[in-house]
Amino acid sequence: MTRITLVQGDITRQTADAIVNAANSSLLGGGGVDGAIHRRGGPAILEDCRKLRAGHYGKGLPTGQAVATTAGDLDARWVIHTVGPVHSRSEDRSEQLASCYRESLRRADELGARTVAFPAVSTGIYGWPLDDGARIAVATVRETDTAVEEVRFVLFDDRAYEAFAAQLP
Ligand code: AR6
Repeated sequence: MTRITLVQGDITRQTADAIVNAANSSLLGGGGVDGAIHRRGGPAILEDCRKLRAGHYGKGLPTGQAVATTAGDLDARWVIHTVGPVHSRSEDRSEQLASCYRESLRRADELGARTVAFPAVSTGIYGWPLDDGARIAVATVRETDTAVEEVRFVLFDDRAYEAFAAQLP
């Protein structure tokens, strides 16, 4: 059984086996949580990302997929980078968002990570409505068969925390 926990705060301050990054397909950094992870994690993360781009991910990491790097100076062993979908009103991209959580947990299992901290993927710059993003995140983790013991959602502000809390008993 995977335990789901909620914390309000900055994900770069968390201790976990793996910290998930809401990246973009370039893997070369950005704003939001991505910027914060690279800032606090230091240059080793970007160095690993560049290697991924020079190798298997020459065209970038597709939306809905996930890949791991070192966590640099973060208090974690790995950063798992996933690319959420940009929210669209005309197209249902929920399956891509669910895939981010599933694929991140699959990577975590490959690595043997037991505690994984997630941000609310796509709910910032990518514009996903918070309530729906929370619903998809929690439902997907519940439905995923994984050896991860704790999935910790790290929510930056009150609104995000409340949206996730509403999904839990
Ligand atoms: N800790 C936890 N959550 C955070 C933090 C933090 N330090 N900072 C922001 N959040 P976003 P996206 C929350 O925009 O929507 C980047 O430029 C934030 O409040 O980081 O998936 C990438 O490179 C929101 O709830 O990611 C991509 O280009 C959630 O994290 C693009 O943004 C996600 O917001 C990805 O957009």
